[in-house]
Amino acid sequence: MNAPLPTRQLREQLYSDMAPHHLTPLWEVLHALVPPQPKTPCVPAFWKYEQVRPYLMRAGEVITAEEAVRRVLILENPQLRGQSAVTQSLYAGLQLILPGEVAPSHRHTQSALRFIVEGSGAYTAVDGERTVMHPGDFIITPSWTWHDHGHEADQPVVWLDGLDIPMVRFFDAGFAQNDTSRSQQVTRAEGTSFARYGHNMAPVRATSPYGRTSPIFSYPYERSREALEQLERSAPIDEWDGTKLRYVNPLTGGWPMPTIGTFLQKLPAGFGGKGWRQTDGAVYSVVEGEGEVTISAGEQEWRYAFGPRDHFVVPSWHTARLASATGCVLFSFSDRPVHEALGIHTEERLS
Ligand code: GTQ
Repeated sequence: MNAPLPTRQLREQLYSDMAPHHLTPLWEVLHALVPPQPKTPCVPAFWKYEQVRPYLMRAGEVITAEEAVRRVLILENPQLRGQSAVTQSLYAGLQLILPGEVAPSHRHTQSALRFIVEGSGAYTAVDGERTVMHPGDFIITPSWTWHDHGHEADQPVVWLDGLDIPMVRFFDAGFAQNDTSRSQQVTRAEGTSFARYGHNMAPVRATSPYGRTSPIFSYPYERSREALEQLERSAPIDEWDGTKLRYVNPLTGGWPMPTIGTFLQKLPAGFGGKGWRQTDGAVYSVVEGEGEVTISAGEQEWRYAFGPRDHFVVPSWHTARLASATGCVLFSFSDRPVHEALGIHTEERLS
């Protein structure tokens, strides 16, 4: 014989009696805890560069890079306001440095990528080497390496910062330190890391100088674009992605950063891509050309017409489609390396 089912009242009594002991019933939340499919609080969002830029330049008038330490406007997901997050796991921001400025040296366990959006001639220094920025370059600041940014040319320089800040916060694993000097000492000639690691060769007794992070400091746009250009002419175009490559750590063949995967893709003129969805939410930076992204989830649909320097986010398990009349080049980053490390990356390509 089964015992009679507890009534709602008996259950509520149980819940409130045990609450002071920090106990709560699973069965009331199980469905939400283990959803049938990913259910992100994030929404798609779009930042048109011509709308963002005036605010960045105003930031340049009201605070120096030195005073701000990093003069950045954070791209916040509209549903995660106040959390400095563009997705649940990733941070994105647009950083401005003006001629003559220095963003002082510090280090932190959070890993950073820089994707140059506007202007040339600023530099970032990591571990004694400087690299000068050009639009479209993808630059890495490995975890716990000293880094400062400076600018000795004559135009404002803006780049996209992508960091794993929310992920490191989730794991409560963040450490940070300020350097004793504003700018670190240069101890290696510019281009040293690229000469060592950027030509499908490596030092004979290469150890990985930054652990699981790529030893390539800057992946120049010129080289990445050239690869896409040639492939677009000579190889089949993927119906979902156009021509898309991922950046690699040359010592492992794996992702360039342990927490962030980065990609560059080229859509040919007249491209009308098929839809896909995947568990890793991604941030896009438009490099060249115009196009359109359509994002949908359930009944909702978002459609953004993009041009150079615009940014948008495609959250986890939202269906996205790309199209371009003119052809375009897109950079993107996501937390895919972590999904893969955990064995939970899922992708669906719709026909
Ligand atoms: O350049 O070191 O956008 O530490 C956020 C935190 C940039 C940086 C950001 C940072 C940096």
